Amino acid sequence: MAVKYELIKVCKQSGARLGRVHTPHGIIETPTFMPVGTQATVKTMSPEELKSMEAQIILSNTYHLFIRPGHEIVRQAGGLHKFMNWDRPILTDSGGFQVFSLANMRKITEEGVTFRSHLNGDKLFISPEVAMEIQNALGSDIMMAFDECPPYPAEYDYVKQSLERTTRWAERCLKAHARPHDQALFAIVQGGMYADLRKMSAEQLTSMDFPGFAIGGLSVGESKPLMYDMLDHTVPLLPAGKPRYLMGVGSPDALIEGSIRGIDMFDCVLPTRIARNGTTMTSEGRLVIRNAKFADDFGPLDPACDCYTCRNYSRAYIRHLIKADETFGIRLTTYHNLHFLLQLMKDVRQAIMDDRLLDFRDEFFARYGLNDN
Ligand code: PRF
Ligand code: ZN
Repeated sequence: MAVKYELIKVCKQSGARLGRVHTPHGIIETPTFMPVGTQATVKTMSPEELKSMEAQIILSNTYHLFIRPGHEIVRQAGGLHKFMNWDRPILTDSGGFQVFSLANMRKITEEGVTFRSHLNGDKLFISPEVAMEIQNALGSDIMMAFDECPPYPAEYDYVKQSLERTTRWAERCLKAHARPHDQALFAIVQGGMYADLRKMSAEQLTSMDFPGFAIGGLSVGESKPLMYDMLDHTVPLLPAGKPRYLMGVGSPDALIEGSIRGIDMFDCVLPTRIARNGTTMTSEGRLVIRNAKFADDFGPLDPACDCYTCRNYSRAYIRHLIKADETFGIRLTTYHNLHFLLQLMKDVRQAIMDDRLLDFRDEFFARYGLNDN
């Protein structure tokens, strides 16, 4: 198998897992956060900068690279790693989410999804087989099965039909996958906000031989307590010997709560997206740098942070750059936000090592504030 999970220890206080995911491009220490590089770049960050903040793995998107520049171009380049000059692990999402959130005029059938490109309106088609063809061409270390993420809220019967189709699609992905020796294919558990459907999906998918499992269909507008409840009904059904990935989740509170529930991998556009409108995550909560009160604040974004941005630049300077629409401003906030989440996950791993993740959570929230993303 292309990917192997090594369990190092379980936190005696919380049950969280400390582990390592072995991939063809190196080892990932888990729990981990994966910066998102949708278009074969983590917006405004070079691979060197990502390495300097100790990003271990990044995520990219089948849907976007299929539409532009096309997976054949990436294949010709020698795969995504070479194309973008990133030699550490890459995970690619299957398009099964972006097609529903971005594309126009989509039509789902048993065969796959027909849709119009959000760029130029071209009529396109992605099926489980096409999603495998594209991800095999990209050459990611971890590929995702083609799934359907139902909207929230959604009726019980629709979610049930949808999850059963996602299972049949996962089976087809497994069959169509051409490079199981050097690319791992993860299945995606769906089931909406229905505990029994989550169980049904997890049981169906874990009966097949996938090297890892993701939990999809969460963080789609439901409350945090409801998301945590769905995790409580899903994670225990996943095999302990394989990695578990919670898709599209990256707020600090959810990273900690997810880790406590046994999640190993997370991704989210949150840190990079909010950075581009000047919002930063700090140890004392979110800070909106455009705010007038920072005009003459010559301290760092986060006094508790030792990142490149915080060691060298002031709130006043970054505020000025962002207000003046200077690209360097969003590079500085992006660097800091990613560093913040990567450091948070490092702290989570240390807390697991020390059997004190619940104490760590309480200390973190006492400073960061609750219900603040
Ligand atoms: N499926 C896929 N990608 C995703 C999701 C999903 O359900 C989510 C849900 N939060 C984020 N990204 N394929
Ligand atoms: Zn910083």
